[in-house]
Amino acid sequence: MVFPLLFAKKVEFRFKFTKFAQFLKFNMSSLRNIAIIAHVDHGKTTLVDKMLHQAQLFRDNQEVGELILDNNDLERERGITILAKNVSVNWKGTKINIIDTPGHADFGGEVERVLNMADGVLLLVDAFEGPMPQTRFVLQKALSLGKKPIVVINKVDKPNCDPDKTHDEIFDLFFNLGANEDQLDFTTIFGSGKNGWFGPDYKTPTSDLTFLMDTIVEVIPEPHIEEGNVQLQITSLDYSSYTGRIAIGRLKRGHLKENMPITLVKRDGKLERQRVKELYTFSGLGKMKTNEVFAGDICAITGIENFEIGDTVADFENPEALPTMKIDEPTMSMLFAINNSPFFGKEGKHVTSQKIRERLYKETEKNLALKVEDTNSADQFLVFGRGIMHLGVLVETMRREGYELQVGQPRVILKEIDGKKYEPVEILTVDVPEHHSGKVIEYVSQRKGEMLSMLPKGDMVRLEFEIPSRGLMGLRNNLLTATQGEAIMAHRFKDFEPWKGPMPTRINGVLISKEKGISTGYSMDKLKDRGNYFIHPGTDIYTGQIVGEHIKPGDLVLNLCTAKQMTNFRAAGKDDNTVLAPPREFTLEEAMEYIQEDEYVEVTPENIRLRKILLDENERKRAGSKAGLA
Ligand SMILES: Nc1nc2c(ncn2[C@@H]2O[C@H](COP(=O)(O)OP(=O)(O)OP(=O)(O)O)[C@@H](O)[C@H]2O)c(=O)[nH]1
Ligand SMILES: [Mg+2]
Repeated sequence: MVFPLLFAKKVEFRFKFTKFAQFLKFNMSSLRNIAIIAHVDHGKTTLVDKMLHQAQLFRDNQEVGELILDNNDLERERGITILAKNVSVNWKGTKINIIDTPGHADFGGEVERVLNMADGVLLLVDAFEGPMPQTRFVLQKALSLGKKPIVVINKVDKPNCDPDKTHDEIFDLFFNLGANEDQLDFTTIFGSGKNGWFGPDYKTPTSDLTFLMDTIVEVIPEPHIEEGNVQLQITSLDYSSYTGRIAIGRLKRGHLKENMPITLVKRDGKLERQRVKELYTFSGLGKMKTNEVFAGDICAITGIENFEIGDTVADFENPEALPTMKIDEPTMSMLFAINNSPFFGKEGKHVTSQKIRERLYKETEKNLALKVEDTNSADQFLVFGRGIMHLGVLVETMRREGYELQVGQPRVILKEIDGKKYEPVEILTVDVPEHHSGKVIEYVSQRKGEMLSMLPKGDMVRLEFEIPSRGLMGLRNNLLTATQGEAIMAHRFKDFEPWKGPMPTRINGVLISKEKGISTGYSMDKLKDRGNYFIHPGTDIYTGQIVGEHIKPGDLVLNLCTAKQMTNFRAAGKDDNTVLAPPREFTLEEAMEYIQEDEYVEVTPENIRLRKILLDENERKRAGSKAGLA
């Protein structure tokens, strides 16, 4: 009786094996991994949302908001994507993993990293704006990593757009970036993400995204599977209050199972024996628990401790690491200090240096381009990032979590090469109506910008400059004022170049409060010809706080807290009919760009205040004369 049993086992095994092979084949050939890349605001997230809709992830009557993917508060408020996100749709039996990426230049490092998970990219370009600085940057990364591109000329619904011209410009861009023959032969799709259609021709709108989805399956190659044992590079992370940190990456080789022992190869080559707990693959907007993951798919793993982005999850016995990823160097630094203003601790929950330090170091675990250094003072930390917005988003997040802190003037990072000083330089484009172009050129030139080109763009002109990063600080605000809000500005880091010499700083001085107290309409009205206020009457202010901009160079200390002498009893409690211009209100990033070396931005959950570092007028004078002597 032994023989038939063995035979039966064998048959069962073969059956299982064939099933497994079929499953594997099915899984491989019906999988696509794509990243959506573009310049900021060219419509990536809107497109991904529509793809989710097209794949009918939402029941017809289900209420879903706009841009469900930009799901954190800051993303919603700013209308931009900050963190790359993974979603997945099923299209006619093919699973398409989609990675939405941020378009803002400060988060460019995020894009480069997540490209690791994709085999192809959808390069979105706004049909009106054409290729912009960040289009160039992300395309360059995708091409150099050998990703298969599909060009999507988006927003063809915009009036005055020129999809054909945009197409030609994109071709030139591919060519200039050294695309290979295959890449140059890219497929182009036209349409409007917002209006929910794409097709081969912009003149004849289709009714949905079928053409786009079909093209993805047809053009983007299926994942190439290498032979070998488990290899997965951790490219992103997620948190769950139940399971803690979750590692996300694409399984390059091998086969992962629940509860499987693995070796974690750290970026520095150290090996840690660990165990996978749970496994998830992406499904729609969420994750689906699974007991195994096959090579080619993107997955999330719980149970791995102490990992960093860039580490490799490898075979338990014979671990082989994947090459470490290059991480963008910071280009800017900013001092973070505990709040020591007279209003310390009034508005925040977390105010101590220990709390702030902990929070900053915790951030570096997931925010790769961010670095934190201790300083000589226990109350101050130096934080390095990729730009004003990168640092601003961190400060804003902390403030919303209840932190109170102060930040100093952001500084660009300089390098010394062959004994010479080098500074970061960027490519800047400004789109403005032609009659404003003179003013833009004047402002940019003052800040050591050199014009590279000037081309008509619809009824506007596009000016392109090369400018030191230093010169960009506060420039947006100046240009908006000079062009009645019409200038559209975009910039992107180019390289380090020899130091371009001193640059004019803020021309006007500031108005500084002499007193601690409540600002009165009476005194503000009396002194209103001295400058423009940053505060309303009735605001709590302190000595040394910056309350406005002086109309002239040089700072002016003034008292805004005097109440009107009550000569007439009936007038008591009334602040007369003073008419004051509304104060200038700063966003956090505007404030960061506005302050000078001897000033701080005080940030609390409730307020953003500008102040002198030295609050006392005499101390400032002494420090000033010392600096003058030096
Ligand atoms: N006219 C028009 N507007 C669109 C279209 N697609 C998106 N938009 C608008 O463009 C703006 C930016 O869209 P998003 O989808 O957030 O752009 P994004 O590329 O994800 O932006 P970032 O993540 O910040 O880089 C939004 O106001 C959209 O409503 C389109 O096809 N036509
Ligand atoms: Mg987006």
